[in-house]
Order: sequence, then C-alpha cells, then structure tokens
Amino acid sequence: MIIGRRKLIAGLGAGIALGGCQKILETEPADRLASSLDLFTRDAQRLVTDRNALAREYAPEERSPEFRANGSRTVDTPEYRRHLANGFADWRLSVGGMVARPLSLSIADLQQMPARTQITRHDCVEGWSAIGQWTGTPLSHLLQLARINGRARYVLFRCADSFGDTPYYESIDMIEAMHPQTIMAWRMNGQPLPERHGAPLRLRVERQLGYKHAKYVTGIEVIEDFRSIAGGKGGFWEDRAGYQWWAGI
Ligand SMILES: Nc1nc2c(c(=O)[nH]1)N[C@H]1C(S)=C(S)[C@@H](COP(=O)(O)O)O[C@H]1N2
Ligand SMILES: [Mo]
Repeated sequence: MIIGRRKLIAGLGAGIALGGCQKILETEPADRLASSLDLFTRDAQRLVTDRNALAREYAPEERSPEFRANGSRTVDTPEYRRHLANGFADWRLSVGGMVARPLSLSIADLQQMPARTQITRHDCVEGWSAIGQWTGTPLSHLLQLARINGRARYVLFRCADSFGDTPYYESIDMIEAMHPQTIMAWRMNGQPLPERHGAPLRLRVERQLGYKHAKYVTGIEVIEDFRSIAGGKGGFWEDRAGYQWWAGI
C-alpha cells in the first residue's frame, strides 16, 4: 500500500491521540488540549521521519523567475524607513533570553561569520510555492556563540512589522533551530535581501511552512516556554488564526 507521508502522520496522530485522550482530559486544562495535540503531531512526525534530514535542495536553473512576497511586504515605521535608507548599517540583531552570553550583532558582523547557501522550495499554506536561493548565518552558530542554557526548549523570533498593534513573531523548537538548513538569511538569489522578502534579515527554516519563516527579524530569544508570550500559541498566525504551531512539511 502506498500512503502519503502526511496521511500517515495524520493517521498516527489520531491513533496516539485516541490512546492518550483520556489521560490528557484528566490532567490538562481545556485550553492546553489544542497545543498538546499539536505536540502529538510533532512527535508522530518524529516517529516516521528523521528530524535531521535535509530539505530538498535545487539547482540554480530551477529557481522561480517570480518569487511571490506574502504577509508584510513593507514595514511602515519611521525607524524601519530610516534603517532602509541607511542600508541597514545600524540594524542590530539581539540574541538573548536563556543564554550565558547575550549578543548584539550588525549585519556586517553576521556576514563575517560562517555562511551557508541553499536553494529550497518555500511552501505557503495559502497554496503557493516558490524556489529561491538563500544565504545566511546558521542559527546553530549564533546559539553556540551565545551559549544557551541546557533547559532552553524553543527559539523565538521578534520582527519589526506589525498588523495593527500586534507585532509579528514566531517560534521553533531546538531540533529545528540546530538543523543545518536553519539560517538567518541576509541574501536572496545573490542579492541583499529585498524589503518585501524581509530585509535585512529573515529566518529560513526549510522543513516548515511559510509562516514560520519570520521576516524583518530584530531579536532572537531563547526560551523554555512560549505560553506566556503574546497570545500564548507561539506565533502571530497561531494566535490570530489558529494555525498549528507545528508546521513541519
Ligand atoms: N515578519 C513577518 N514575517 C513573515 C510574514 C509576515 O507577514 N511578517 N509572513 C509569513 C508568511 S505567511 C509567508 S508565506 C512568508 C512569505 O515570505 P516571502 O514574502 O519572502 O515570500 O513569510 C512569513 N514571514
Ligand atoms: Mo504563508
């Protein structure tokens, strides 16, 4: 029998959820049920896939001639406009939270570190995909430099753009954060990252759906739990529209 990976994962998730259902209902408050099911999906995927496996990479000629921009395509704050006009010379990326050595890095600092280039396919839940080339600093390198605490479980990304008063943010777990294709990208298709794609710095987390790939990143926070942050669901669309925190593909 040939069965798609997604179907198999969904099946496994449902099976495990049925088995564990009684226990969750007894021990977890109702508002934690949804996120527990989310973690079932993640753990079920862990059973059938290798979480260290690489996302497929493509040849330069396979890049999409047109790479759509989605969500925020511009950042309408005076501060961001100033940074853009100034070529992001004073942009700082902070790395903090559960680290022994907090960092504050310029784009030039990042560009002096080891870099990785990859050509990958971006998949948006809205039903489109595009292949592009990304160059950036491996997140694992930054986390090692900052010396993360052993209790840390997630990495949270703060962004410069907002929808109304609500800033965009996202979070990923430590396995995803340490994956070799998880990079803080500052180049796209051989050019400095354009504004609409997240200038000057955006996350590429290649085995996750599009909404995880935070653009306009100003801060990285190493955390133990995201339930007390913003709406408590670990990301902007998770809070606002009920997108799953686990967006593995
Ligand atoms: N800061 C920020 N990051 C974001 C978004 C956004 O609106 N703001 N949109 C997300 C979504 S839904 C997608 S599909 C991708 C789109 O990236 P692109 O504009 O480079 O195609 O960015 C993600 N990261
Ligand atoms: Mo998306």
